[in-house]
Amino acid sequence: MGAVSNNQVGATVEEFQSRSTDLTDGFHLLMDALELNGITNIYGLLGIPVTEIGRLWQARGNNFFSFRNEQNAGYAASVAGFLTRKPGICLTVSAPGFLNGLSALSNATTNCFPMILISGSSEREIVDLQQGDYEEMDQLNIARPFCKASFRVNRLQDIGIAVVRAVRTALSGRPGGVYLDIPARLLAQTLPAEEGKKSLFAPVDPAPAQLPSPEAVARAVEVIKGAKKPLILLGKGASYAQCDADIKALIEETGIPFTPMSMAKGVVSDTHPQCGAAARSMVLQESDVVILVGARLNWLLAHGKGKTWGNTTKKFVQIDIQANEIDSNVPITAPLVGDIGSCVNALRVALKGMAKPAEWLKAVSEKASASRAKLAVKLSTPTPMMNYFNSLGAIRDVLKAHPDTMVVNEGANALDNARMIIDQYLPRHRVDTGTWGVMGIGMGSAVAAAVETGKRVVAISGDSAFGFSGMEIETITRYNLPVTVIVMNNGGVYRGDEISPKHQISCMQFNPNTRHDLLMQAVGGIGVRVTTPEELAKALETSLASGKPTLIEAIIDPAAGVESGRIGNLNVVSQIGKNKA
Ligand code: ADP
Ligand code: TZD
Ligand code: MG
Repeated sequence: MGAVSNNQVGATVEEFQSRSTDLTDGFHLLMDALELNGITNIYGLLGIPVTEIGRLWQARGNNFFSFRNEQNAGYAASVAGFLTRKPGICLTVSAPGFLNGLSALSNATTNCFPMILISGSSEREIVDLQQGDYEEMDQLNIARPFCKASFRVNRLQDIGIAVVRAVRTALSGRPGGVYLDIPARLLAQTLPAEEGKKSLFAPVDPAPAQLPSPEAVARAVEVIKGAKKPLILLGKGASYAQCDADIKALIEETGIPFTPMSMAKGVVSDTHPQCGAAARSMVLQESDVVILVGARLNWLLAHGKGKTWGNTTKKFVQIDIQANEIDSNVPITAPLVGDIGSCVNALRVALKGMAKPAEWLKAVSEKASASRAKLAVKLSTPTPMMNYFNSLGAIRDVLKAHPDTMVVNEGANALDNARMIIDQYLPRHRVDTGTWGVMGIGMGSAVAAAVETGKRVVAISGDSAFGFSGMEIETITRYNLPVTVIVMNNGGVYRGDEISPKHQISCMQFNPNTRHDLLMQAVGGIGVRVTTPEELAKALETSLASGKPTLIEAIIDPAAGVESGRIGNLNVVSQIGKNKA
């Protein structure tokens, strides 16, 4: 017998090779389908059964970013989705890899970011009878409550339609996460290449415009025109929608002050004369009509009720693509259900020539200027050890000269103060802990921000927050990404000076001598330790100029932070007595 192929008993190698050029398999069909949908970057972590996808994907000239933990790859994918309006792709192995990726998929769905988690899975007949396969898990069903849809492909001919269905589901309406389950066996199956090719297609208009009804527009216009103290509140839906010029035009044409939620900072610059962010309490409390643009009235907005809102009844106009978001917390006087671009433009047309609320805007800008002046004093006041104000003030001043820097931000005090202090000048230049306030988004987000935009990234993380994804500094150096990580090291969660009653190591403390800068050096990056605002500014300047992966360890006074940052009101404390066991 001549040379025999392993797969094709009886066929010669030559016969097999000629035949195989006419064949395709699950690996190739999946990659073809992703490419057809405009995907070039995959974030993931490889192993059985998906390893080959990474190699083949790179061989095609596409990018595969290998992470050290799937959760971080998942966060990267979700941020890629937020920044690009294309679903970010995260690829993982079965059960444990899938579960690590699932927390990021769930976070993507919560934040309305389009993402697709693709995981290899074990053999159905073994999984379904719970006979103990390698990494056995019923991933399809487990994923279901954590995302918009959970799909499995069982036949090669369905790969094309499955990918299109995943893309359309992730992007259309309110964006979110989709799980795509790929059984290992499917990947190696073959099909005539021609038949495979015919099964693939690209979706037409996967995120269609959704126009508000004329009645809804007329209702909203009446409410807005009747307002004495209107406010435009921008949420991260407004960032995602990529209609920045229209939003800016609406704000300027109507003369209404605006305030952004954290990831909407920069949709219109924080330094715009109509920005009321520095007068946030005032504008929320005193406004009589609030126009919500892609912002939910969830915990971040005190559910639209209570003293945050001045305990008064206000009228809300709400622009959202998700119809049942309306009335979720308080009655909405004028719902505008549609995509933000279409709704904002409809309002612009209908509000043309509207009388501007000049007096109200003047009051808001006076209050905002006063607050900014007050803050400026704190930012420039030296202290024996750096606190959150003078350290972040130094960062703010450097970034002012580099307005197109992408900012990633996590932590408690490190988050809340940075959000308040650091101005954003451009849309979609800030990524943070989002709707859940989740720690650990830092390094994955930094990788995606660098990869997807090609810009410099500064990731400001509390020392606790950094620890969740810290090993990805190796990923950052491996791909030589222009990322500067600033670890705000106060030696603990919220504070580093807590004393435990029984002289144990406090449950809120970390080793204050940890040298994150040396960790960065160990993985081939630049690591610098700074103790003053001047040193911090200089180190940041140098790293931005070099574009090299850098970690700046900023030593912060362990006593500078406050419990739970600025959301201490949400904390629950024992009524029995502090530290009484
Ligand atoms: P923030 O946390 O900044 O307040 P949220 O995540 O709570 O923002 O709200 C974002 C809202 O934006 C969601 O309710 C989502 O449905 C909506 N949204 C996202 N994209 C669009 C879009 N293109 N058009 C209209 N609404 C959108
Ligand atoms: N785990 C996850 C995934 N997300 C969380 N938000 C938390 C735990 C709880 N948590 C916060 O809400 S903030 C925080 C934790 C652990 C860390 C705060 O410490 P830090 O920042 O060092 O990052 P500061 O500057 O010391 O406040
Ligand atoms: Mg800390």
